[in-house]
Amino acid sequence: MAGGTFISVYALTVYDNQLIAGGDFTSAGGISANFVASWDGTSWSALGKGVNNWVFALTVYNNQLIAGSASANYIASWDGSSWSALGTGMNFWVFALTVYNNQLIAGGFFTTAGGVPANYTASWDGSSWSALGSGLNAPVNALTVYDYNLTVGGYFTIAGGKVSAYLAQWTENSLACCVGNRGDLNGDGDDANILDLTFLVDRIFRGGPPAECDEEADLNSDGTPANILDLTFLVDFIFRGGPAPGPC
Ligand SMILES: [Ca+2]
Ligand SMILES: [Ca+2]
Ligand SMILES: [Ca+2]
Repeated sequence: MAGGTFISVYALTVYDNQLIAGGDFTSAGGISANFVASWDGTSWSALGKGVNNWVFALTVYNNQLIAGSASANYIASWDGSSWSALGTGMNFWVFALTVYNNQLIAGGFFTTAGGVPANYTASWDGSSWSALGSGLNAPVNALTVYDYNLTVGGYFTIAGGKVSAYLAQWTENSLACCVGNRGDLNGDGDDANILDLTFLVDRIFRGGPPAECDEEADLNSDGTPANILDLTFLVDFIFRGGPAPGPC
């Protein structure tokens, strides 16, 4: 990655087989790139005109690159050719992003998302923003998913109205859903058959609906539901005598 002329990089992710960097820079590898740039293994490129202020967080959701920023509306998505807003965005910085239960989760210094009150965390379902309960009492710096729980780190001492210093977890009821073994993606009660395979192919390649239960959709038990590794696992099981999906 010679020739980078970064000031600081705050966030990295992989999108469309390229390494994406976000930060407070306005050039990368000698080319002009406003706060976000991509590396294809050989050279740096800009992502259109970029965004108009520092990028603190990056993730991928619904085949789009999501950037959390200090720019207008504080969050934007890149589909490979152009940038779009996510609703009306936030009222202040987005510092952390992750994907949980098929929703994009944002954390930061904001107190509204899409115009509704949301205390330092919010979820985006592809069309609108929602608060995560009563949220936190101070800003969020970090988000990840661990053991099917959304895990939040930040400056807060109260989470969801309860004392919880600097670290908290959020669980959605729909995750307490797996029955017996994994594999019932379409929710008809039968695990890992051809209908579930069709459902997963639809989800991954054709924008079909998510499985109601993430744990059922995590066929290879690696903590991430309904991705290409789960598809490989299911194809292996159904057509090649591979191992069956494990217990919930
Ligand atoms: Ca099951
Ligand atoms: Ca099924
Ligand atoms: Ca998985």
